[in-house]
Amino acid sequence: MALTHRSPNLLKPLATAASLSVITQPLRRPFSTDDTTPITVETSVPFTGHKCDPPSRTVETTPKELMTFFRDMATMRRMEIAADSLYKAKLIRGFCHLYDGQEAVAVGMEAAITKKDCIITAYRDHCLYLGRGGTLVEAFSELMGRQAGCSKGKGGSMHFYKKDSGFYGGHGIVGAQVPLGCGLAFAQKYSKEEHVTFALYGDGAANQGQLFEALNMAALWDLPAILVCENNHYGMGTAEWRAAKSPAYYKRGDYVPGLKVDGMDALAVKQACKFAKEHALKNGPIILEMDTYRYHGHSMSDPGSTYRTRDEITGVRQERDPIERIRKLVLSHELATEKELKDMEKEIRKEVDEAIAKAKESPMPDPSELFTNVYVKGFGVEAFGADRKEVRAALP
Ligand SMILES: Cc1ncc(C[n+]2csc(CCOP(=O)(O)OP(=O)(O)O)c2C)c(N)n1
Ligand SMILES: [Mg+2]
Repeated sequence: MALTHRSPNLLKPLATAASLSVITQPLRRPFSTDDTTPITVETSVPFTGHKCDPPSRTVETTPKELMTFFRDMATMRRMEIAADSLYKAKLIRGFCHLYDGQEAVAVGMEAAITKKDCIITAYRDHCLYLGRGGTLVEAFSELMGRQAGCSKGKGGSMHFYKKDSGFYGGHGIVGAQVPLGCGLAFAQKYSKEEHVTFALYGDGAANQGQLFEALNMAALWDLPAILVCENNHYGMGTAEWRAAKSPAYYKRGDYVPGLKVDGMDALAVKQACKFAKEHALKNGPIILEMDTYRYHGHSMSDPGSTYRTRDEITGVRQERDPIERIRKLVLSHELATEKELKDMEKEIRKEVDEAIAKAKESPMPDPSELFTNVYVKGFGVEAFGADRKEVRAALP
């Protein structure tokens, strides 16, 4: 395989800890986790814009935010590692796509938006669900097909939802969530809400036709839709250069503006999402390309090492890991000691183990649940279009 075509940017180094940031005010030690003293930090690399002036590299953060980023990303990472073990122990069945490596996209996006803004994604959805306020118990219960799961144990890994905080799934058909996301943005515009929808998709999905059709309509109607391409550089075992004539995904909207972002830097993601939200409310859709990486294979049946080298995976872990980047910032600002961060990780490991134990106590769905929420023609509630043709029927 011609691995020589691999993007040389995958291993671009992180800035050194010393060049990471400028403290505007001295911080107190021991600092409280509620400390909101402003800290300004420079993003790892500049943003690159397409048909828009990119935002500044200087991002404002606080000790509280940095510690929250660390805790949330470490929890997501631990959850995914535990899911890997549960899958191997056959307690999770069916599909399972893990997000470890990509955590900065989830936490950076949440830091820029509210739960009234909507998020919709593909099947790699566990961590986005946690970011929306979902709990570990609900997540593990869903993974193991238990009643306490966020989709009552009937969705599984690919179908996590949390409508009360604007999370619309969890979709298994590559690219299908993008038109649905534009529909959510249409509803937001129609009801004159000042909220936006983030529709996430992969570099593989970026080549799908329906994405361009939805984007065309979103642009015609100035919908507050933000298309987020999580470019982890591989589809299902296919490197981006084999699937995309142009891998500059932030430019693929042609007439729609775009921004290329270091998706391994939570603060860069926050800055970009804030910028995109403001843009979308005023002008309509925008594309954010998040340059990121998945450590696991595509799904559990893929060892993830046949179409990329082990050196590449290790290199990204060493040079660009999103959690290590925040750890360095926390240490360089003396917000916590190495030991305190290690203790926090131990505590998280315990929380995850407890959540798994609790999820295992939840029963499987009752057999009577087999047909609830399943569309069956001729049964239950019926809806009709203007031409009186039945558009769908669902059991109540
Ligand atoms: C319409 C459709 N075609 C093919 C598949 C099989 N499939 C599942 S994931 C995937 C690759 C998608 O890669 P990407 O969009 O880069 O997302 P990633 O898995 O990297 O997050 C493919 C081809 C599918 N689920 N749906
Ligand atoms: Mg991909």
